[in-house]
Amino acid sequence: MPLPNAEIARVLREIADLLEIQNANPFRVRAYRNAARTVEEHPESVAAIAARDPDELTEIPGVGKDLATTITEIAKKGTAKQLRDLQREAPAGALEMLSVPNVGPKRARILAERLKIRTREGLLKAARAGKLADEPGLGAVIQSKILRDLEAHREEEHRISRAAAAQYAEPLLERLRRVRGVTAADIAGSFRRARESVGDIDMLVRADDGAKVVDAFTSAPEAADVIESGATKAAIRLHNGLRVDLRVFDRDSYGAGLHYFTGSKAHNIAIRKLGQARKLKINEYGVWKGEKRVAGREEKEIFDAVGLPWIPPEMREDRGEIEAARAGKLPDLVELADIRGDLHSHSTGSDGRNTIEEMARAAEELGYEYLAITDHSPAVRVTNGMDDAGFKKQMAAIDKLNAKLSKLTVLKGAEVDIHKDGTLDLKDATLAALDIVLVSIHSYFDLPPKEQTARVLKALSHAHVDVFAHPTARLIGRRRPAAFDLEAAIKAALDHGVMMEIDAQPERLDLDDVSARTAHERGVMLTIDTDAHALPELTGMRWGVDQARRAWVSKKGIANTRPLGRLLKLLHAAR
Ligand code: DGT
Ligand code: CA
Ligand code: CA
Ligand code: ZN
Repeated sequence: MPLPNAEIARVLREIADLLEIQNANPFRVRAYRNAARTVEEHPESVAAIAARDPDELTEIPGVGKDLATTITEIAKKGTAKQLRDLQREAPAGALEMLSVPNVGPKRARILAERLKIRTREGLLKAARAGKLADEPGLGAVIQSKILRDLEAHREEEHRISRAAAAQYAEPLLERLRRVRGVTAADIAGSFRRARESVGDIDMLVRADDGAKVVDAFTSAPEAADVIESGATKAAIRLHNGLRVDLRVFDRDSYGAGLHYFTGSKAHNIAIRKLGQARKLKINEYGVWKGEKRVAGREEKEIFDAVGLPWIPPEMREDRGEIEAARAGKLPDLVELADIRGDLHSHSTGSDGRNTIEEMARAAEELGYEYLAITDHSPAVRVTNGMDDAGFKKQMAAIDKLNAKLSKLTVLKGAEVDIHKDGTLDLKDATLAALDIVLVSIHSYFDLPPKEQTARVLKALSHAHVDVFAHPTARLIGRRRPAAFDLEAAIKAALDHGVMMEIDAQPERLDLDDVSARTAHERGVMLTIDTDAHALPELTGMRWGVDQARRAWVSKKGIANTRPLGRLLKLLHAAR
Protein backbone atom coordinates (compact mmCIF):
# COMPACT_ATOMS: atom_id res chain seq x y z
CA MET A 1 0.00 0.00 0.00
CA PRO A 2 1.57 3.35 -0.95
CA LEU A 3 1.86 5.96 1.79
CA PRO A 4 -1.23 8.23 1.75
CA ASN A 5 -0.79 11.76 0.39
CA ALA A 6 -2.07 13.13 3.68
CA GLU A 7 0.78 11.38 5.49
CA ILE A 8 3.47 12.71 3.12
CA ALA A 9 1.96 16.17 3.58
CA ARG A 10 2.06 15.78 7.34
CA VAL A 11 5.80 14.98 7.29
CA LEU A 12 6.47 17.96 5.00
CA ARG A 13 4.57 20.21 7.42
CA GLU A 14 6.56 18.94 10.36
CA ILE A 15 9.76 19.74 8.49
CA ALA A 16 8.42 23.24 7.80
CA ASP A 17 7.53 23.74 11.47
CA LEU A 18 10.95 22.61 12.62
CA LEU A 19 12.72 24.75 10.04
CA GLU A 20 10.73 27.67 11.33
CA ILE A 21 11.78 26.99 14.90
CA GLN A 22 15.36 26.91 13.62
CA ASN A 23 14.87 30.34 12.12
CA ALA A 24 15.47 29.04 8.63
CA ASN A 25 14.94 31.17 5.53
CA PRO A 26 11.20 31.98 5.36
CA PHE A 27 11.12 31.17 1.64
CA ARG A 28 12.38 27.71 2.36
CA VAL A 29 9.75 27.23 5.06
CA ARG A 30 7.04 28.41 2.72
CA ALA A 31 8.24 26.07 -0.02
CA TYR A 32 7.67 23.09 2.29
CA ARG A 33 4.26 24.35 3.38
CA ASN A 34 3.14 24.94 -0.21
CA ALA A 35 4.36 21.52 -1.23
CA ALA A 36 2.44 19.98 1.68
CA ARG A 37 -0.76 21.62 0.45
CA THR A 38 -0.36 20.53 -3.15
CA VAL A 39 0.68 16.99 -2.20
CA GLU A 40 -2.32 16.68 0.09
CA GLU A 41 -4.67 17.86 -2.62
CA HIS A 42 -3.00 15.93 -5.42
CA PRO A 43 -5.60 13.63 -6.93
CA GLU A 44 -3.21 10.77 -7.58
CA SER A 45 -1.11 8.84 -5.07
CA VAL A 46 2.13 10.81 -4.82
CA ALA A 47 3.91 7.76 -3.39
CA ALA A 48 2.85 5.79 -6.45
CA ILE A 49 4.31 8.48 -8.71
CA ALA A 50 7.54 8.47 -6.69
CA ALA A 51 7.80 4.70 -7.06
CA ARG A 52 7.20 4.92 -10.80
CA ASP A 53 9.41 7.87 -11.64
CA PRO A 54 10.62 10.43 -9.06
CA ASP A 55 11.28 12.98 -11.84
CA GLU A 56 7.55 13.09 -12.52
CA LEU A 57 7.05 14.59 -9.05
CA THR A 58 8.41 17.91 -10.30
CA GLU A 59 5.25 18.24 -12.38
CA ILE A 60 3.30 18.77 -9.16
CA PRO A 61 2.93 22.51 -8.60
CA GLY A 62 5.44 23.80 -6.04
CA VAL A 63 7.63 20.70 -6.15
CA GLY A 64 11.19 21.28 -7.40
CA LYS A 65 14.11 18.87 -7.63
CA ASP A 66 15.09 18.99 -3.92
CA LEU A 67 11.58 18.56 -2.70
CA ALA A 68 11.04 15.69 -5.14
CA THR A 69 14.02 13.92 -3.54
CA THR A 70 12.65 14.50 -0.04
CA ILE A 71 9.18 13.35 -1.06
CA THR A 72 10.58 10.19 -2.64
CA GLU A 73 12.42 9.42 0.59
CA ILE A 74 9.28 10.00 2.66
CA ALA A 75 7.19 7.88 0.30
CA LYS A 76 9.66 5.02 0.61
CA LYS A 77 10.45 5.15 4.33
CA GLY A 78 7.64 7.11 5.93
CA THR A 79 10.14 9.67 7.17
CA ALA A 80 13.21 11.61 6.01
CA LYS A 81 16.72 12.04 7.34
CA GLN A 82 16.23 15.79 7.23
CA LEU A 83 13.26 15.43 9.58
CA ARG A 84 15.18 13.27 12.03
CA ASP A 85 18.08 15.76 12.04
CA LEU A 86 15.73 18.65 12.65
CA GLN A 87 13.95 16.75 15.41
CA ARG A 88 17.28 16.09 17.11
CA GLU A 89 18.28 19.74 16.92
CA ALA A 90 14.97 21.23 18.04
CA PRO A 91 14.52 22.03 21.73
CA ALA A 92 12.11 19.52 23.31
CA GLY A 93 8.55 20.81 23.36
CA ALA A 94 9.11 23.56 20.79
CA LEU A 95 7.02 21.86 18.13
CA GLU A 96 4.10 21.43 20.51
CA MET A 97 4.38 25.11 21.52
CA LEU A 98 4.22 26.16 17.87
CA SER A 99 0.75 24.67 17.60
CA VAL A 100 -0.56 27.19 20.14
CA PRO A 101 -2.19 30.34 18.73
CA ASN A 102 -0.09 33.48 19.19
CA VAL A 103 3.03 31.38 19.48
CA GLY A 104 5.36 31.67 16.52
CA PRO A 105 8.78 30.08 16.15
CA LYS A 106 10.55 32.68 18.32
CA ARG A 107 8.15 32.35 21.22
CA ALA A 108 8.08 28.57 20.83
CA ARG A 109 11.85 28.58 21.36
CA ILE A 110 11.63 30.80 24.42
CA LEU A 111 8.89 28.67 25.97
CA ALA A 112 10.69 25.41 25.29
CA GLU A 113 14.29 26.44 25.91
CA ARG A 114 14.11 29.04 28.63
CA LEU A 115 10.94 28.02 30.49
CA LYS A 116 11.34 24.29 29.76
CA ILE A 117 7.66 23.92 28.86
CA ARG A 118 6.94 20.72 26.92
CA THR A 119 3.17 20.39 26.59
CA ARG A 120 0.02 22.49 26.18
CA GLU A 121 -1.02 21.53 29.70
CA GLY A 122 2.36 22.68 30.94
CA LEU A 123 1.91 25.96 29.11
CA LEU A 124 -1.56 26.43 30.56
CA LYS A 125 -0.18 25.90 34.06
CA ALA A 126 2.73 28.28 33.50
CA ALA A 127 0.45 30.97 32.07
CA ARG A 128 -1.97 30.61 34.97
CA ALA A 129 0.94 30.93 37.39
CA GLY A 130 2.02 34.14 35.62
CA LYS A 131 5.40 32.75 34.58
CA LEU A 132 5.29 34.31 31.09
CA ALA A 133 4.67 37.85 32.24
CA ASP A 134 8.25 38.88 32.94
CA GLU A 135 9.91 36.90 30.20
CA PRO A 136 11.49 39.03 27.44
CA GLY A 137 9.81 38.23 24.14
CA LEU A 138 6.58 37.18 25.87
CA GLY A 139 5.06 39.49 28.50
CA ALA A 140 1.72 39.96 30.24
CA VAL A 141 -0.32 40.71 27.10
CA ILE A 142 0.85 37.62 25.28
CA GLN A 143 0.37 35.61 28.44
CA SER A 144 -3.29 36.59 28.73
CA LYS A 145 -3.88 35.90 25.02
CA ILE A 146 -2.31 32.47 25.29
CA LEU A 147 -4.31 31.75 28.41
CA ARG A 148 -7.55 32.80 26.77
CA ASP A 149 -6.90 30.68 23.66
CA LEU A 150 -5.79 27.60 25.55
CA GLU A 151 -8.82 27.74 27.79
CA ALA A 152 -11.17 28.27 24.87
CA HIS A 153 -9.71 25.38 22.89
CA ARG A 154 -9.55 22.98 25.80
CA GLU A 155 -12.83 21.28 25.01
CA GLU A 156 -12.45 21.49 21.25
CA GLU A 157 -11.99 18.05 19.78
CA HIS A 158 -9.43 17.39 17.17
CA ARG A 159 -11.33 16.12 14.13
CA ILE A 160 -10.10 15.33 10.65
CA SER A 161 -11.95 15.11 7.37
CA ARG A 162 -13.51 11.74 6.60
CA ALA A 163 -11.85 11.67 3.19
CA ALA A 164 -8.40 12.17 4.75
CA ALA A 165 -9.18 9.54 7.40
CA ALA A 166 -10.18 7.12 4.63
CA GLN A 167 -6.66 7.28 3.19
CA TYR A 168 -5.44 5.64 6.40
CA ALA A 169 -8.45 3.63 7.53
CA GLU A 170 -9.29 1.82 4.30
CA PRO A 171 -5.84 0.28 3.72
CA LEU A 172 -5.76 -0.71 7.40
CA LEU A 173 -9.18 -2.34 7.02
CA GLU A 174 -7.94 -4.31 4.00
CA ARG A 175 -4.95 -5.44 6.05
CA LEU A 176 -7.23 -6.75 8.81
CA ARG A 177 -9.45 -8.52 6.28
CA ARG A 178 -6.44 -10.50 5.13
CA VAL A 179 -5.60 -11.80 8.62
CA ARG A 180 -6.30 -15.53 8.87
CA GLY A 181 -9.50 -16.36 10.67
CA VAL A 182 -11.08 -12.98 9.97
CA THR A 183 -14.47 -13.49 8.32
CA ALA A 184 -15.66 -9.86 8.29
CA ALA A 185 -14.31 -6.41 9.06
CA ASP A 186 -15.98 -3.02 8.94
CA ILE A 187 -15.31 0.56 9.82
CA ALA A 188 -18.07 1.66 12.20
CA GLY A 189 -18.58 4.94 14.12
CA SER A 190 -18.95 8.37 12.57
CA PHE A 191 -16.96 7.19 9.56
CA ARG A 192 -19.67 4.67 8.65
CA ARG A 193 -22.35 7.25 9.29
CA ALA A 194 -20.48 9.43 6.78
CA ARG A 195 -20.04 12.47 8.97
CA GLU A 196 -17.87 14.98 7.13
CA SER A 197 -15.27 14.78 9.87
CA VAL A 198 -14.32 12.06 12.33
CA GLY A 199 -12.94 12.24 15.86
CA ASP A 200 -11.49 8.76 15.64
CA ILE A 201 -11.89 5.55 13.66
CA ASP A 202 -13.76 2.57 15.06
CA MET A 203 -12.92 -0.79 13.50
CA LEU A 204 -14.81 -4.00 14.00
CA VAL A 205 -13.57 -7.45 13.14
CA ARG A 206 -15.32 -10.80 13.23
CA ALA A 207 -13.00 -13.59 14.32
CA ASP A 208 -12.72 -16.28 16.99
CA ASP A 209 -9.08 -15.62 17.84
CA GLY A 210 -9.03 -12.02 19.05
CA ALA A 211 -5.38 -12.06 20.06
CA LYS A 212 -4.23 -12.73 16.53
CA VAL A 213 -6.21 -9.81 15.14
CA VAL A 214 -5.00 -7.50 17.93
CA ASP A 215 -1.46 -8.55 17.10
CA ALA A 216 -1.80 -7.75 13.42
CA PHE A 217 -3.47 -4.47 14.29
CA THR A 218 -0.92 -3.20 16.79
CA SER A 219 2.02 -4.21 14.61
CA ALA A 220 0.63 -2.64 11.41
CA PRO A 221 2.93 -0.04 9.82
CA GLU A 222 0.09 2.47 10.17
CA ALA A 223 0.48 2.31 13.96
CA ALA A 224 2.75 5.05 15.25
CA ASP A 225 1.82 4.27 18.84
CA VAL A 226 -0.06 1.55 20.66
CA ILE A 227 -2.45 3.16 23.14
CA GLU A 228 -3.90 -0.04 24.56
CA SER A 229 -3.95 -3.69 23.71
CA GLY A 230 -6.07 -6.50 25.18
CA ALA A 231 -7.63 -9.84 24.29
CA THR A 232 -10.45 -8.53 22.07
CA LYS A 233 -9.77 -4.80 21.87
CA ALA A 234 -6.96 -2.43 21.14
CA ALA A 235 -6.29 1.16 20.17
CA ILE A 236 -3.48 2.69 18.15
CA ARG A 237 -2.50 6.18 17.12
CA LEU A 238 -1.71 6.79 13.45
CA HIS A 239 1.16 9.00 12.35
CA ASN A 240 -1.23 11.89 11.82
CA GLY A 241 -2.43 11.67 15.42
CA LEU A 242 -5.74 9.99 14.59
CA ARG A 243 -6.80 7.28 17.03
CA VAL A 244 -8.12 3.94 15.78
CA ASP A 245 -10.14 1.73 18.13
CA LEU A 246 -10.41 -1.96 17.36
CA ARG A 247 -13.00 -4.39 18.73
CA VAL A 248 -13.14 -8.08 17.90
CA PHE A 249 -16.47 -9.94 18.10
CA ASP A 250 -17.40 -13.58 17.57
CA ARG A 251 -20.05 -14.61 15.08
CA ASP A 252 -22.90 -14.54 17.59
CA SER A 253 -22.35 -10.90 18.51
CA TYR A 254 -20.79 -9.22 15.45
CA GLY A 255 -24.05 -7.71 14.19
CA ALA A 256 -24.85 -6.29 17.62
CA GLY A 257 -21.32 -4.90 17.93
CA LEU A 258 -21.55 -3.33 14.50
CA HIS A 259 -24.82 -1.67 15.37
CA TYR A 260 -23.59 -0.45 18.74
CA PHE A 261 -20.29 0.98 17.51
CA THR A 262 -21.82 2.55 14.43
CA GLY A 263 -23.89 4.76 16.70
CA SER A 264 -24.72 7.46 16.93
CA LYS A 265 -25.00 7.35 20.67
CA ALA A 266 -28.34 9.17 20.47
CA HIS A 267 -29.64 6.63 17.95
CA ASN A 268 -28.45 3.74 20.14
CA ILE A 269 -30.21 5.12 23.17
CA ALA A 270 -33.45 5.48 21.23
CA ILE A 271 -33.22 1.89 19.95
CA ARG A 272 -32.42 0.62 23.43
CA LYS A 273 -35.55 2.32 24.75
CA LEU A 274 -37.66 0.58 22.12
CA GLY A 275 -36.12 -2.68 23.34
CA GLN A 276 -36.95 -1.90 26.95
CA ALA A 277 -40.59 -1.43 26.02
CA ARG A 278 -40.50 -5.02 24.74
CA LYS A 279 -38.65 -6.29 27.82
CA LEU A 280 -35.48 -6.72 25.78
CA LYS A 281 -31.99 -5.66 26.81
CA ILE A 282 -29.84 -4.44 23.93
CA ASN A 283 -26.08 -4.05 24.24
CA GLU A 284 -23.01 -4.46 22.04
CA TYR A 285 -23.16 -8.26 22.43
CA GLY A 286 -26.71 -8.81 21.38
CA VAL A 287 -30.39 -8.58 22.20
CA TRP A 288 -31.22 -10.34 25.44
CA LYS A 289 -34.38 -11.77 26.92
CA GLY A 290 -33.31 -12.36 30.51
CA GLU A 291 -30.09 -14.38 30.26
CA LYS A 292 -30.81 -15.61 26.77
CA ARG A 293 -29.40 -13.97 23.66
CA VAL A 294 -32.15 -13.80 21.06
CA ALA A 295 -30.30 -11.84 18.35
CA GLY A 296 -26.86 -10.46 17.48
CA ARG A 297 -25.36 -12.18 14.45
CA GLU A 298 -26.51 -9.72 11.82
CA GLU A 299 -27.07 -6.02 12.25
CA LYS A 300 -30.54 -6.38 10.76
CA GLU A 301 -31.57 -8.60 13.68
CA ILE A 302 -31.25 -5.69 16.09
CA PHE A 303 -33.79 -3.71 14.10
CA ASP A 304 -35.99 -6.80 13.68
CA ALA A 305 -36.06 -7.21 17.45
CA VAL A 306 -37.61 -3.78 17.92
CA GLY A 307 -39.95 -4.11 14.96
CA LEU A 308 -38.14 -1.80 12.54
CA PRO A 309 -36.68 -2.21 9.08
CA TRP A 310 -32.90 -1.84 8.77
CA ILE A 311 -31.95 1.84 8.85
CA PRO A 312 -28.99 3.02 6.72
CA PRO A 313 -26.05 4.13 8.91
CA GLU A 314 -26.00 7.63 7.41
CA MET A 315 -29.42 8.29 8.92
CA ARG A 316 -28.64 7.07 12.44
CA GLU A 317 -28.47 10.41 14.20
CA ASP A 318 -31.81 10.33 16.04
CA ARG A 319 -33.07 13.00 13.69
CA GLY A 320 -36.39 11.31 12.99
CA GLU A 321 -35.13 8.10 11.36
CA ILE A 322 -36.79 5.85 13.92
CA GLU A 323 -40.18 7.50 13.42
CA ALA A 324 -39.71 7.33 9.64
CA ALA A 325 -38.78 3.65 9.86
CA ARG A 326 -41.80 2.88 12.02
CA ALA A 327 -44.08 4.66 9.55
CA GLY A 328 -42.55 2.74 6.63
CA LYS A 329 -41.30 6.03 5.23
CA LEU A 330 -37.55 5.50 5.04
CA PRO A 331 -36.28 7.05 1.82
CA ASP A 332 -34.57 4.81 -0.69
CA LEU A 333 -31.23 6.62 -0.45
CA VAL A 334 -29.31 7.55 -3.57
CA GLU A 335 -26.31 5.35 -4.40
CA LEU A 336 -23.11 5.95 -6.28
CA ALA A 337 -24.32 3.56 -9.01
CA ASP A 338 -27.35 5.82 -9.61
CA ILE A 339 -25.16 8.69 -10.82
CA ARG A 340 -25.22 9.05 -14.60
CA GLY A 341 -23.02 12.06 -15.06
CA ASP A 342 -21.19 14.96 -13.51
CA LEU A 343 -22.45 18.52 -13.92
CA HIS A 344 -19.48 20.48 -12.62
CA SER A 345 -15.92 20.09 -13.87
CA HIS A 346 -13.04 22.19 -15.15
CA SER A 347 -10.64 21.95 -18.05
CA THR A 348 -7.54 23.80 -19.21
CA GLY A 349 -10.06 26.41 -20.38
CA SER A 350 -9.71 27.82 -16.85
CA ASP A 351 -7.92 26.27 -13.86
CA GLY A 352 -8.32 22.58 -14.71
CA ARG A 353 -5.28 20.44 -15.43
CA ASN A 354 -6.71 18.39 -18.30
CA THR A 355 -8.21 19.10 -21.68
CA ILE A 356 -11.92 18.73 -22.32
CA GLU A 357 -11.28 15.61 -24.36
CA GLU A 358 -9.20 14.02 -21.60
CA MET A 359 -11.92 14.78 -19.06
CA ALA A 360 -14.58 13.40 -21.40
CA ARG A 361 -12.71 10.15 -22.00
CA ALA A 362 -12.23 9.67 -18.25
CA ALA A 363 -15.92 10.32 -17.62
CA GLU A 364 -16.75 7.77 -20.32
CA GLU A 365 -14.54 5.26 -18.49
CA LEU A 366 -16.66 5.83 -15.38
CA GLY A 367 -19.68 4.79 -17.42
CA TYR A 368 -21.20 8.27 -17.45
CA GLU A 369 -23.65 9.47 -20.08
CA TYR A 370 -22.70 13.10 -19.75
CA LEU A 371 -20.11 15.47 -18.34
CA ALA A 372 -20.61 19.22 -18.05
CA ILE A 373 -17.47 21.27 -18.53
CA THR A 374 -18.07 24.34 -16.41
CA ASP A 375 -15.00 26.53 -16.58
CA HIS A 376 -14.73 29.74 -14.63
CA SER A 377 -15.69 33.23 -15.78
CA PRO A 378 -13.02 35.97 -15.66
CA ALA A 379 -13.82 37.81 -12.41
CA VAL A 380 -11.92 35.41 -10.20
CA ARG A 381 -8.38 36.06 -11.37
CA VAL A 382 -6.73 33.03 -9.74
CA THR A 383 -8.92 30.66 -11.72
CA ASN A 384 -7.74 32.05 -15.03
CA GLY A 385 -11.35 32.26 -16.17
CA MET A 386 -12.59 32.81 -19.72
CA ASP A 387 -14.49 35.79 -21.13
CA ASP A 388 -17.53 35.60 -23.42
CA ALA A 389 -15.38 35.14 -26.52
CA GLY A 390 -13.52 32.33 -24.79
CA PHE A 391 -16.75 30.51 -24.04
CA LYS A 392 -17.92 30.95 -27.59
CA LYS A 393 -14.78 29.25 -28.84
CA GLN A 394 -15.03 26.52 -26.23
CA MET A 395 -18.64 25.78 -27.22
CA ALA A 396 -17.59 25.28 -30.82
CA ALA A 397 -14.80 22.96 -29.69
CA ILE A 398 -17.26 20.94 -27.61
CA ASP A 399 -19.61 20.58 -30.58
CA LYS A 400 -16.73 19.14 -32.57
CA LEU A 401 -15.73 16.82 -29.78
CA ASN A 402 -19.30 15.56 -29.31
CA ALA A 403 -19.39 14.60 -32.96
CA LYS A 404 -16.42 12.31 -32.26
CA LEU A 405 -17.60 10.80 -28.99
CA SER A 406 -19.85 7.77 -29.23
CA LYS A 407 -21.06 7.14 -25.68
CA LEU A 408 -20.73 10.37 -23.76
CA THR A 409 -22.15 13.83 -24.34
CA VAL A 410 -20.16 16.82 -23.17
CA LEU A 411 -22.46 19.55 -21.93
CA LYS A 412 -21.46 23.13 -22.60
CA GLY A 413 -21.38 24.83 -19.25
CA ALA A 414 -19.91 27.63 -17.19
CA GLU A 415 -19.33 28.33 -13.54
CA VAL A 416 -20.27 31.97 -13.54
CA ASP A 417 -19.07 34.17 -10.73
CA ILE A 418 -21.65 36.11 -8.76
CA HIS A 419 -20.47 39.71 -8.47
CA LYS A 420 -20.70 41.57 -5.18
CA ASP A 421 -23.99 43.16 -6.30
CA GLY A 422 -25.55 39.88 -7.44
CA THR A 423 -25.05 40.45 -11.16
CA LEU A 424 -23.36 37.73 -13.19
CA ASP A 425 -19.95 37.69 -14.77
CA LEU A 426 -20.92 36.71 -18.35
CA LYS A 427 -23.25 38.26 -20.93
CA ASP A 428 -26.82 36.99 -21.22
CA ALA A 429 -26.24 35.93 -24.81
CA THR A 430 -23.40 33.66 -23.67
CA LEU A 431 -25.48 32.19 -20.85
CA ALA A 432 -28.38 31.55 -23.24
CA ALA A 433 -26.16 29.58 -25.57
CA LEU A 434 -24.86 27.25 -22.85
CA ASP A 435 -26.44 23.89 -21.91
CA ILE A 436 -25.93 24.49 -18.22
CA VAL A 437 -25.14 27.57 -16.14
CA LEU A 438 -23.72 27.23 -12.64
CA VAL A 439 -23.41 30.28 -10.42
CA SER A 440 -21.24 30.54 -7.34
CA ILE A 441 -19.57 32.89 -4.89
CA HIS A 442 -15.79 33.34 -5.04
CA SER A 443 -15.34 36.72 -3.38
CA TYR A 444 -16.79 39.01 -0.68
CA PHE A 445 -17.45 36.05 1.58
CA ASP A 446 -17.98 38.23 4.65
CA LEU A 447 -20.69 40.61 3.51
CA PRO A 448 -23.26 41.40 6.19
CA PRO A 449 -26.05 38.77 6.05
CA LYS A 450 -28.63 41.17 4.62
CA GLU A 451 -26.37 42.20 1.76
CA GLN A 452 -25.18 38.63 1.18
CA THR A 453 -28.78 37.39 1.00
CA ALA A 454 -29.75 40.13 -1.47
CA ARG A 455 -26.74 39.23 -3.60
CA VAL A 456 -27.65 35.54 -3.66
CA LEU A 457 -31.36 36.14 -4.33
CA LYS A 458 -30.55 38.44 -7.20
CA ALA A 459 -28.26 35.87 -8.80
CA LEU A 460 -30.81 33.07 -8.40
CA SER A 461 -33.52 35.17 -10.02
CA HIS A 462 -31.50 35.46 -13.22
CA ALA A 463 -33.39 33.75 -16.05
CA HIS A 464 -30.47 31.67 -17.33
CA VAL A 465 -29.25 30.16 -14.07
CA ASP A 466 -29.58 26.40 -13.63
CA VAL A 467 -27.51 25.45 -10.58
CA PHE A 468 -26.32 27.24 -7.45
CA ALA A 469 -22.92 25.58 -7.04
CA HIS A 470 -21.24 25.07 -3.63
CA PRO A 471 -23.75 27.57 -2.24
CA THR A 472 -22.14 28.66 1.02
CA ALA A 473 -18.58 28.70 -0.38
CA ARG A 474 -17.27 27.25 2.85
CA LEU A 475 -13.88 25.52 2.98
CA ILE A 476 -13.98 23.15 5.93
CA GLY A 477 -11.54 24.28 8.59
CA ARG A 478 -10.41 27.26 6.50
CA ARG A 479 -13.37 29.42 5.53
CA ARG A 480 -16.72 29.79 7.23
CA PRO A 481 -19.92 29.48 5.19
CA ALA A 482 -21.01 32.80 3.71
CA ALA A 483 -23.71 34.19 5.99
CA PHE A 484 -26.92 34.44 3.99
CA ASP A 485 -30.50 33.43 4.70
CA LEU A 486 -30.54 29.83 3.50
CA GLU A 487 -34.33 29.51 3.80
CA ALA A 488 -34.72 32.54 1.54
CA ALA A 489 -32.22 31.13 -0.95
CA ILE A 490 -34.09 27.80 -0.97
CA LYS A 491 -37.34 29.60 -1.62
CA ALA A 492 -35.77 31.59 -4.45
CA ALA A 493 -34.32 28.40 -5.93
CA LEU A 494 -37.80 26.86 -5.88
CA ASP A 495 -39.45 29.93 -7.38
CA HIS A 496 -36.94 30.15 -10.22
CA GLY A 497 -36.42 26.44 -10.81
CA VAL A 498 -32.77 26.59 -9.80
CA MET A 499 -31.09 23.43 -8.52
CA MET A 500 -28.72 23.41 -5.59
CA GLU A 501 -25.45 21.54 -5.54
CA ILE A 502 -23.76 19.18 -3.17
CA ASP A 503 -20.15 19.77 -4.13
CA ALA A 504 -18.31 16.51 -3.47
CA GLN A 505 -14.88 18.04 -2.86
CA PRO A 506 -13.98 16.82 0.65
CA GLU A 507 -13.00 20.33 1.75
CA ARG A 508 -16.31 21.75 0.52
CA LEU A 509 -19.14 19.22 0.97
CA ASP A 510 -21.35 22.19 0.32
CA LEU A 511 -24.35 22.07 0.92
CA ASP A 512 -23.79 20.34 4.23
CA ASP A 513 -26.03 17.47 5.37
CA VAL A 514 -28.58 19.53 7.31
CA SER A 515 -28.91 22.24 4.66
CA ALA A 516 -29.18 19.71 1.85
CA ARG A 517 -31.92 17.91 3.74
CA THR A 518 -33.84 21.15 4.17
CA ALA A 519 -33.48 22.05 0.50
CA HIS A 520 -34.58 18.55 -0.53
CA GLU A 521 -37.57 18.57 1.79
CA ARG A 522 -38.68 21.94 0.45
CA GLY A 523 -38.65 20.44 -3.03
CA VAL A 524 -35.44 21.85 -4.47
CA MET A 525 -33.79 19.54 -7.00
CA LEU A 526 -30.19 18.79 -5.99
CA THR A 527 -27.10 17.86 -8.00
CA ILE A 528 -24.03 16.00 -6.78
CA ASP A 529 -20.89 17.09 -8.60
CA THR A 530 -17.18 16.52 -8.21
CA ASP A 531 -16.04 20.01 -9.29
CA ALA A 532 -13.08 18.06 -10.70
CA HIS A 533 -10.03 20.09 -11.69
CA ALA A 534 -8.12 17.01 -12.87
CA LEU A 535 -8.91 13.47 -14.07
CA PRO A 536 -8.58 11.58 -10.78
CA GLU A 537 -10.92 14.01 -9.02
CA LEU A 538 -13.75 12.73 -11.19
CA THR A 539 -13.82 9.71 -8.87
CA GLY A 540 -14.53 11.89 -5.82
CA MET A 541 -18.26 11.51 -6.43
CA ARG A 542 -18.55 9.08 -3.49
CA TRP A 543 -18.04 11.84 -0.89
CA GLY A 544 -20.94 13.83 -2.31
CA VAL A 545 -23.21 10.80 -2.55
CA ASP A 546 -22.51 9.99 1.10
CA GLN A 547 -23.39 13.56 2.03
CA ALA A 548 -26.66 13.28 0.09
CA ARG A 549 -27.47 10.08 1.96
CA ARG A 550 -26.96 11.89 5.26
CA ALA A 551 -29.45 14.41 3.90
CA TRP A 552 -32.04 11.62 3.37
CA VAL A 553 -32.07 12.19 -0.39
CA SER A 554 -33.32 9.50 -2.75
CA LYS A 555 -32.32 8.94 -6.37
CA LYS A 556 -35.26 11.05 -7.49
CA GLY A 557 -33.98 14.08 -5.61
CA ILE A 558 -30.71 14.21 -7.55
CA ALA A 559 -30.83 15.63 -11.08
CA ASN A 560 -27.76 13.80 -12.35
CA THR A 561 -29.30 10.38 -11.74
CA ARG A 562 -31.46 11.13 -14.80
CA PRO A 563 -30.66 9.87 -18.28
CA LEU A 564 -29.46 12.64 -20.59
CA GLY A 565 -32.81 13.34 -22.25
CA ARG A 566 -34.61 13.76 -18.95
CA LEU A 567 -31.79 15.85 -17.56
CA LEU A 568 -31.95 18.24 -20.51
CA LYS A 569 -35.68 18.59 -19.99
CA LEU A 570 -35.06 19.49 -16.35
CA LEU A 571 -32.49 22.06 -17.39
CA HIS A 572 -34.77 23.60 -20.01
CA ALA A 573 -37.73 23.70 -17.67
CA ALA A 574 -35.76 26.10 -15.54
CA ARG A 575 -35.28 28.62 -18.32
P1 DGT B 1 -16.49 10.56 16.56
O1 DGT B 1 -15.52 9.48 16.86
O2 DGT B 1 -16.46 11.67 17.54
O3 DGT B 1 -16.38 11.08 15.17
O4 DGT B 1 -17.97 9.97 16.68
P2 DGT B 1 -18.43 8.44 16.91
O5 DGT B 1 -19.91 8.42 16.74
O6 DGT B 1 -17.64 7.52 16.05
O7 DGT B 1 -18.16 8.21 18.46
P3 DGT B 1 -17.18 7.23 19.25
O8 DGT B 1 -15.98 6.85 18.47
O9 DGT B 1 -16.95 7.87 20.57
O10 DGT B 1 -18.06 5.93 19.52
C1 DGT B 1 -18.44 5.08 18.47
C2 DGT B 1 -19.85 4.63 18.68
O11 DGT B 1 -19.94 3.83 19.86
C3 DGT B 1 -20.82 5.74 18.94
O12 DGT B 1 -21.26 6.34 17.73
C4 DGT B 1 -21.92 5.03 19.64
C5 DGT B 1 -21.21 4.01 20.46
N1 DGT B 1 -21.07 4.51 21.83
C6 DGT B 1 -19.97 5.05 22.38
N2 DGT B 1 -20.21 5.37 23.67
C7 DGT B 1 -21.49 5.04 23.92
C8 DGT B 1 -22.34 5.12 25.06
O13 DGT B 1 -21.97 5.60 26.12
N3 DGT B 1 -23.61 4.67 24.91
C9 DGT B 1 -24.06 4.14 23.75
N4 DGT B 1 -25.30 3.72 23.68
N5 DGT B 1 -23.30 4.05 22.67
C10 DGT B 1 -22.02 4.49 22.74
CA1 CA C 1 -15.42 7.32 16.20
CA1 CA D 1 -14.03 5.54 19.20
ZN1 ZN E 1 -15.90 24.70 -9.88
